[in-house]
Amino acid sequence: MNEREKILDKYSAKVFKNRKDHVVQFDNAGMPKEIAANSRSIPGLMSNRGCCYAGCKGVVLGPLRDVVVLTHGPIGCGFYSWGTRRNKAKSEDGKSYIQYCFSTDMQEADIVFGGEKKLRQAIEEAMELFNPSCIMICSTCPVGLIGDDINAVATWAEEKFNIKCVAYSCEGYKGVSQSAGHHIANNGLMKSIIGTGDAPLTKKYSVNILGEYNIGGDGWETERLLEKIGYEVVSIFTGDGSYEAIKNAHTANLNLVQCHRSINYIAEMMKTKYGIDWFKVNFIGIDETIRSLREIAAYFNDPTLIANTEKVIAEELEEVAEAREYYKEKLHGKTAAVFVGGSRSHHYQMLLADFGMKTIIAGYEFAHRDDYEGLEVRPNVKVDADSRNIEELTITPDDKYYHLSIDKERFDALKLTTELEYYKGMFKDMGDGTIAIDDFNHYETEKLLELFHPNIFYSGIKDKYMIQKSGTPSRQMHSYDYSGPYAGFKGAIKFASDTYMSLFTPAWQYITPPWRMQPTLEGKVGGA
Ligand code: CFN
Ligand code: HCA
Repeated sequence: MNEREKILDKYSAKVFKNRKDHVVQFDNAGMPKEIAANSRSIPGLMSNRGCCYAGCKGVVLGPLRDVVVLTHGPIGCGFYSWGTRRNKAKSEDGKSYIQYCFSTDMQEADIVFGGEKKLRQAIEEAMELFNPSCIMICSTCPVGLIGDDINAVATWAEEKFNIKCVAYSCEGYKGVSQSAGHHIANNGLMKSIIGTGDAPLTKKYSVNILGEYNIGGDGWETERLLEKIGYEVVSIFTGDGSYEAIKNAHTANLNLVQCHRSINYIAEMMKTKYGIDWFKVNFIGIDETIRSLREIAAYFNDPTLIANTEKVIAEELEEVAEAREYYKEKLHGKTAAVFVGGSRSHHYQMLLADFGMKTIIAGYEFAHRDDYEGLEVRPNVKVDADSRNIEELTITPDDKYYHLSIDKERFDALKLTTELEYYKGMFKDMGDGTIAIDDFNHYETEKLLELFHPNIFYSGIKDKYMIQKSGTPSRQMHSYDYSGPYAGFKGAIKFASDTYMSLFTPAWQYITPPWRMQPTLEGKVGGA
């Protein structure tokens, strides 16, 4: 039995039938072609997933600093999605509400008799206290069940206060994970906010950063690098982002997509509506940051910009050179497990590789198949934008740029030359013997620890302490354990230093992991 089979072995026939397609192991025969993803979790399996509301309000809308993001529902959802997030924001212009958690705090009577009155009251209160230019209403499960008309309340608020008020029906039960919420948030921003501003650009080359939520200050570090090179960052979606900036997002020359899961919808919609090109970048990892910066410069193809990019890369590399070598020596050869919600589980593999660490197990909570299997065609030529069928793709060398996520089979069928190939999904970077799991659960986490003994397990708050109690250091990749930034050159060093501390803290001398005391080999005696 290989490790995959050992993990699945304990499941009942029914659960086995479902889970077997979510667990893949890589062997010499090459990359597995498929994994089941983005489907409903089995009740009772203690999945690490969150809900639609968490994806919409908690992740995408919550970080907007000058917006009162109002949760319509009982207090728990509003508090959880605010108190546990680590998206940082400045408050220089006095319009930052990030430090407040806004909720209608629905009670039983509101559920029975309807909560619209309370929602209107909450908006009136928010206007009186903060006078924001924009309010976003996010629904939790009971609101959808009792049928409060949040859109009607939003229209009332716009008329009464002459503000922008957008309602999001992102009840937690919608879809199968946070992913549905990302989509709902993206649609609302696209429909009601993007394109409503007319601020002029100030620099020749301008970009939006999509899918950068400024966890631990990552967005600030990325913005610093781009501005140092000479770009104008028109808006960031949505870390330390603002309604005022996002209104003008349609004026930017190019969209850079950092989170490859939560926001590519907006990039695609902006391409269709405003003709703005986009591509995926990754500012997590030194080599990846360099690659991303070079690609952006190559897109604009201006010799001055290209020279500035190389100058900034050289300067930043020089600053981190000594620390980079130091941590590489300490961390080289260590093995890691990386389990986060979406794109980070792949992004951090590249950062680990910068320091000679190897990812032996990885997975996502709610990614889609292309996040695992995706191979991206990024020719410097254009593929017919309307065609999603690879057989019908037409590559027209006069057009500037296009990209498309496709699976391996169709990619091979295209027979592209190497310069045109661009791989982006997680599978591409997984080595022989390693394992990938979709929508991992508590039991599988325990089993992975027992079978693989990774040196460190990067994950989230739900499993961190269980993992540590079992003798394996764990760091939270959602909140960075209140550290960061981890993006860019300096961020990579911060990450390496935090990893080094976790691995080498003397605290580990005081704990004996279970496998040192219990036999881990199981077998049957005789023919019984
Ligand atoms: S900040 Fe992002 S990077 S947005 Fe997404 S897919 Fe979550 S909240 Mo947690 S840390 Fe995580 Fe990604 Fe994109 Fe964060 S890996 S699970 S919904 N995520
Ligand atoms: C969410 C938010 C979360 C949870 C983090 C965790 C985040 O999906 O609800 O489980 O540690 O990053 O805050 O992903």
